[in-house]
Amino acid sequence: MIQTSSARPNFVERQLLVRMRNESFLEETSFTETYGATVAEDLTPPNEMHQIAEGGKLVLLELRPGQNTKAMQRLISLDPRVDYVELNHSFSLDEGEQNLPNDLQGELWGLHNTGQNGGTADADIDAPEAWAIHSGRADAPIVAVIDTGVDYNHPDLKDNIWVNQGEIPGNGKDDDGNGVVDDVYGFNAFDKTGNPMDRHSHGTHCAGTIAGVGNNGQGMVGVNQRARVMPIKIFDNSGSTNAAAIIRGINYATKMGARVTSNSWGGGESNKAILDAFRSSPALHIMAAGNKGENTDTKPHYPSSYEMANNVSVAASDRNDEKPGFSSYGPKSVDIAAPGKEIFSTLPDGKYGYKSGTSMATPHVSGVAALVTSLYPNISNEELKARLLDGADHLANWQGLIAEGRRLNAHGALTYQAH
Ligand SMILES: [Ca+2]
Ligand SMILES: [Ca+2]
Ligand SMILES: [Ca+2]
Ligand SMILES: [Ca+2]
Repeated sequence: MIQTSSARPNFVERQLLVRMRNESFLEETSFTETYGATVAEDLTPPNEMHQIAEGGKLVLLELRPGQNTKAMQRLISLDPRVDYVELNHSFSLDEGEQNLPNDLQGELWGLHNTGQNGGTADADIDAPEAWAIHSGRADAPIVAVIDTGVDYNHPDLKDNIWVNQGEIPGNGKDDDGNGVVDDVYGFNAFDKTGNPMDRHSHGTHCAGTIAGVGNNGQGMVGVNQRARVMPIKIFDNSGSTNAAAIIRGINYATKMGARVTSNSWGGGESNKAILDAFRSSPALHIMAAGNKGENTDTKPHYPSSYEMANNVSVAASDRNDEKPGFSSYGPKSVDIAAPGKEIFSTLPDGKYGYKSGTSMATPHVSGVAALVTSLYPNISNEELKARLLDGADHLANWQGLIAEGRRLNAHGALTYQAH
C-alpha cells in the first residue's frame, strides 16, 4: 500500500535503531523486556578501522503494535544502558520518488483506499502502484465506451478522447468514408450521426473512471491518466435503445479499431445478432453483470452471460471489499469484481458526482484492460484476459460468489506473468 505524501512518515513505524553503551549487551533480555520490544537484527558495525567509539551493540528494535515510535524513542534514550536511539528513517532516490497525481482525490477509494469514509485500507485496485509502472499514453490503443455517449468537452476528459483523424469536422461530409458524417469524437449509433454527446450522464461517468485526465489539477483521475476513449452512443437521452442501434455501435467500434469495449448495460432478451456483433469484433469486451442481485448462472443476464471467448463479466465490490446487495454474481458466469459502489467520476457540463452499480465496476476493468494494452500493445485477448483475471486479488469472502473470488488489481494485471 502507498501512503499519500502528506500522511507518509519519514521513518519506519515501530522500529528503532538502538546503540548500547555496554560492549557485550549482556542484559539483552532484561532490556527488551523493560520495553516489551524484540531485537529484530544486530546491525553492529565491525569497526575494524576503530574509527567509531568503542561501545555496545547496535540493534534494530521492533516495538509492539500500538507503541508510539517517537514516544518510545524519547523514553529509551533516557535509559542509562543506551548510548543513542535513532529512528529508522526512510530514504528514496531523488528521481525515483513516486509522484501521485494531484487529482487523486480521497473520494476515489476504488483506485487508492486508505480506509477513508469507513472503508478498509487497500480494498482497492492499487492504481498508484500500477502508475509507478505505467499510467497510460495519448496514443494508446482505443477503448470504446458503448453507452449513453460521453461529454467529450468535459475539461477532465477532453484530452483523453479519441479523435478521428480522417474526418474533417463540421463540413457535412463523410471524409473518411466510414458511413458517418462528421464523426470526429465518436458515433451516435442511436441517431446515426457523428455526435455522441451525452445528455444522460451515465456514459460520461463511465468514461471518467476509465480515463479522467490525470495530474491536471482538477476534478479526478481515471484508471488511465492518459488514454484514447472512443464515445459510442447507443442509447437515447432517456436510456432506451434497441438491438439494431447496439449492433450499429459495436460494428463502428470494430471498424474503427477499438481494442477494448466497455459495456455498462444489459438486461432483456438474448439476441443472436448482438452476440454475433460482439464475436465478430477482435476487441476484448468488458460487460456489467447486472444490478438485480441475482445469480446469473441460473438467471442469465445479457450481454454479460453470452458464451464468448472475448468477454469479461464484472460484479461490483464496495469500499470494504464486500458485495453490495444490488450486484449480481455467479461462480460460473461472473469473472471478476471491481469497485462499483459510491464511485466518484465525471458528469456532463464539467460536473462531478457519485454513482453506484456494476455499471461503475465495469469501467474499472475496462480501464485496467486499456492500461495493459497501452503498455503491451501487441498482447492477445487471451493474455489480456489472463492478466485481468489471474493478476487480480483472490478474496476469501468472494469465494463461491464469482469465479475464484477475484477482485481487480491494476498493478497485478500489469505485472502478472503466466507460469
Ligand atoms: Ca492499494
Ligand atoms: Ca466519417
Ligand atoms: Ca466531415
Ligand atoms: Ca483530473
